[in-house]
This record gives sequence, C-alpha cells and structure tokens, in this order.
Amino acid sequence: MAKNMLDGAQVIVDYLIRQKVPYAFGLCGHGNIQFIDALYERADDIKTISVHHETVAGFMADVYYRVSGQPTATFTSCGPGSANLPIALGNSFLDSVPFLAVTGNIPTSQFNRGAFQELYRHYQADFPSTVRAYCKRVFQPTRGEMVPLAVRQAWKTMVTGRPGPVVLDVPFDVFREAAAVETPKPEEWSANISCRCGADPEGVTRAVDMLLAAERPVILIGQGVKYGGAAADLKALAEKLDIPVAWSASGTGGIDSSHPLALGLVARNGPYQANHAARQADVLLALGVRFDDRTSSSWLPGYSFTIPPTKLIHVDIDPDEIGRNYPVVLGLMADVRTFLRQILAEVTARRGAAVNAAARAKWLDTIAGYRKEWEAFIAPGFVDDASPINPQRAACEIDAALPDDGILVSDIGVHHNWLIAFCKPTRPDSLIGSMGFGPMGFGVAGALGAKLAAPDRPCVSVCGDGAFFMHASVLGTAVEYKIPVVWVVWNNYAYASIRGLQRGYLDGRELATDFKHPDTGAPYNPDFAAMARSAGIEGVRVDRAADLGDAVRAGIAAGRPYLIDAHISADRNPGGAGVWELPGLGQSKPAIGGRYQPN
Ligand SMILES: Cc1ncc(C[n+]2csc(CCOP(=O)(O)OP(=O)(O)O)c2C)c(N)n1
Ligand SMILES: [Mg+2]
Repeated sequence: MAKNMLDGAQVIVDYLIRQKVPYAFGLCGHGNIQFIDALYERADDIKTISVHHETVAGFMADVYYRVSGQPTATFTSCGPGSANLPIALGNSFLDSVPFLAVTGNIPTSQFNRGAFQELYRHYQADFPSTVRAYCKRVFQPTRGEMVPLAVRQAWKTMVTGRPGPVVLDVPFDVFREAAAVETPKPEEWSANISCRCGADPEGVTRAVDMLLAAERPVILIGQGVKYGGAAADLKALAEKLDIPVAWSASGTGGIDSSHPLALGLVARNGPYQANHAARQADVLLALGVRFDDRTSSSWLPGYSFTIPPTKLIHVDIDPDEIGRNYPVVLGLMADVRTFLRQILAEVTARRGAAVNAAARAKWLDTIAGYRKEWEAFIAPGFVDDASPINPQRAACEIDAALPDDGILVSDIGVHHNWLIAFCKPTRPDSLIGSMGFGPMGFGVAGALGAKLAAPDRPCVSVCGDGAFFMHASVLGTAVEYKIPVVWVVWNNYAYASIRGLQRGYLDGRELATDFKHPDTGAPYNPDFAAMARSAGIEGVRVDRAADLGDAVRAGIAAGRPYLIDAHISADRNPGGAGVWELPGLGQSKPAIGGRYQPN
C-alpha cells in the first residue's frame, strides 16, 4: 500500500470516529477480522462491544439512538453472521431509527465461485439482496478507493429525511485495500445538511384556520414528535389552543402523561377517553404518526377514528405516509418541530384570534366524563392481590418503581400491551418499544443500549419469558461490559399474546403457545433467576404484586446487572375502547363503549 494511505477498514472506522460514534456493537467472523483490527487500532476513540448474537448488536444500536440521538454502528461477518442481522435492521427500518451496519462479504476475487459463505446462486456476493427490504439502502464498494464515497453517502442517507438503518457491505479484500489518504469530513458531507423543512405557508394558514374553528379538535402524536425533538413545541401548541393530545404507541411520552391535556393511547387497548375523543374529533391534527392497524383499530371506522367526517390534517417528514390509510383534508410534508413552530408563529401573528372558548370548555368537560368512566372501569385491577400477579397491577408496580428519569424498554408480547396501556411516561424516552416490526428480543437486548446511552439513568427491560429465553445471551454481555440493567422477566409460561389469539379467535384450540413439562403437563420454564446467577448476575423470583415494586427498586439500587423472575397471570388481556381485526378470523370487541356512529 502506498505510504500514508488508509485502507478500507481504517477509513470506515476513522469516519465513524469523526461522526462521534462511541460504540461499535458486533460479532466476529473471518469476514470482518480486518474491520475488527481497525477498531483495535483506534480503541481509545471508539469502544468495541462483542455480543453473543448479531441481533443483539442491532437492538443495542437501535435503542442507543432512541435514547441519545447519536447513531452507532454494528459489525458482522459474511454469510450467517450478517444473516442474523435483518431482524434488527427490519426493526429499526420500520421504526425509522438509524444505525450503520458494516457487514463483511467474501473477497471480490472469489465472487461467483461459491466460496465459503457466499450467497451466489442468483447473483455474486448477494447479501445486498438479502437485506434490500430491511433497510433504507445498501452500499457495496468493490474497490478500496470506493470506500470513502460509500461511507459518507451511507451515513448521509441514514440520517437525512426519514432516518433508517443503512448497510455498508464490504468484501474481504476491500477492507485491506488502499482507500484514501484522508477520510471524508462530516462537516462537508452530512453535518451541515438540515432536514428541518417547514410546511407550505399556505398550508400553515389553512391549518391554523381549521384549528381555530374546530369545536372538537384532537392532536394525535407519533414517533415523529419524540425523535424529531418536538415535545416542547407540541406542549406549547396544545396549551395555547387548549387541544387535548392522544398518542400512538410509538408516540408515547411525546407529552407528559400527567399533563391535563394528555388523553392517552389510541389503540385497541387504549383508554376510553383517548379513543372516544379521537373518533369524535371534528379536526384531527396528526403529527409524525403513520396510522398503523394497531393505532387505528384495524381501520374499522368508529373505534379509533372516524375519518371522514373527521377532517384530517396529516403532517409528516415522509410524504409516503400521508394519505396511505386515511384521506386528508390537508396533508403537509414537513418536519414536525418546524411545523409546530410555524403554527405557533402564525397563531401569535393573528393577534386577537382565539379558539371558541365555550365549545372548547364543553369538549374538555365531555372528555373529563369519559376519563371518569374509564377510571371506574380499570379501578379493580389496581388493588388485585392475586398470585400469579394481576398484569395490570404488575405494569403499575413496575412503572411506579421507576424514578422520573428511568427508562423502561419493553419487549414484544402481551406485557407490552399492558405497559403501553398503564405506564405513565413523563419523558419521550421513558417507555421504549418496537411498533413496526415487533421482533422478540428487542427489549431484552435494547435495555443494554439504553444503559450505555444513559449511564446515569436507571434502565429496566420488561420482557416476556419467551423472548428472554430466546435471547438469554445478553446476561453474558451485561457481565462482560459491566452494564447494570434490570431485567424483569414477565413470566407467564407461554407465548401468551399468541395464545390469547387462539383463545379469542380460534375457540381456544391451543397448540405451540405454552411451555409445559412433558411428564406432568405442568407449566415449565427454566429457573430464570438461577440462570442469571449462573452468569454471575443476581436473580430473584417474585410471586406477589406487593413485592414487585421493591424488587425493581432493589435491582436499580444494586448498580449491577439484575434479574427479576416475576410470575404474572396470562388469563386476561388489556381491554380498551378500540378493536383489532384479524381478517378472516374476526374482530375483537371493545371492553368499554361501542362503535361510534356519527349522525
Ligand atoms: C422473533 C419473533 N418471533 C415470533 C414473533 C411472534 N410473536 C409475537 S409476541 C409472541 C409471544 C411472545 O411471548 P413472550 O415473550 O413470552 O411474551 P408474552 O406475550 O407472553 O408477554 C410471539 C411468538 C415475534 N414477534 N418475533
Ligand atoms: Mg410469555
């Protein structure tokens, strides 16, 4: 190599350092040892975390971003190593979270020869086809000198517009080939690009007209508010125009849930006041939200929304999401924070313009009545002392045990449904979950990323017994890198969310959804607390609701990794005012209220 030249791996690592990436999460293989070697050289500037399953690396990178706003990188080998990554990529892609996945591939000189771990039957070194549907873009430089361009373009694609994970697939020899004398500078290629685009000014005027004239307005927030850093502006607008705010599961925490204007979750399992207000709204201002089936009661009118006649103003950075599922009276492509500032400025400029105070007081009063009905409906669950623990009680005990700055990362399953219905997040990152792809293991591993991003804040993973067993390798990673997270394993001896579907939609024909001992038929699981202890982690079992909060507090106070095996009932599902339809199998019934039919 010419003197002073950096090779491909060095350029990538140097670029990551220039982008202030503090961690690379990954797993070795022959396909990436040269990349790991470049990380070795720069160990003072970027820390390498070696995990025991590639998906764990992706989930850690994902949640690291959700907490810190800083993208990181993963490294995986060619063939199966990188083939373990698409689950994590898909998760981040559908939830619009960026991370750079550096995947190894076989040497270019061996392309199309069927070398060890080459995917070659359709096209040479074909990992890019594998991940096409799972990420925002794939780059595959095939010569050293292509690496600087690829890495800076990959980064820019990842963070601009609607963010998402990007794959940089690097053949074996390209890691070691001369690439450049100097690495591209972020300040020239990505750091100074703003995607804070505002809405069309005419649209802003129309939006303000509609919001001022509305008699029953509701704001619906999604993830765009949280990760777009728009929470403060949202609060300012809601207060200025006295508009109640509901959220999708991904928007949870975009407004403090104790705020008087906070309505709650719109979903099958969302509270009555949130669904019943949203479906009666005359104007719905939707911000950075994509109206998926779980937010929208499977788009069945009258449960979560009734659009039309509700007039929808839909604002999103990605125009693809506008008009996907509901017709809009006004669709605006914009960054949510910039849009909110435009609206606030326009309202201020219209001196004397005000909302219809009488109509607004009546609307908020009516909603307060719905809230009372909901509170009476859920009251029994808070005082249930049964064992195994009532899941509503479990969600509340865990939530109450977390301090205000605590971070709860949930996994996927019925526990997630309980948490999003009953936790009371105060900050955008108080309750983190996966809503797009929903892979089991997200919360098991994601909590590690959260803790690295916020070492001073308590980080608790609440995960199903199914998911924990699937990804128990995290125990080792927590020990090896001294990452003091608390796992609350929501132990219900089943893939309970799916068993619930068999019970609800298939006349209780249960198969392949619970864990049973072959001899006795009794519920079976490994002893998770003992499993934790075998890894050098404190593990306790909790059977009583009254002990759960103390166990979480003890886990947080321990300052070491900690596992709580919590035995929680699976005999009920969180009921709410919405529904969910499995086409062909039927639709669930709302647990409170009925379908709203406008006159
Ligand atoms: C990787 C993966 N496999 C399968 C599923 C389908 N799935 C969704 S929830 C669930 C059950 C999860 O069981 P557990 O972790 O015990 O959580 P619970 O529902 O019991 O709270 C399954 C199998 C999934 N989302 N991800
Ligand atoms: Mg379970």
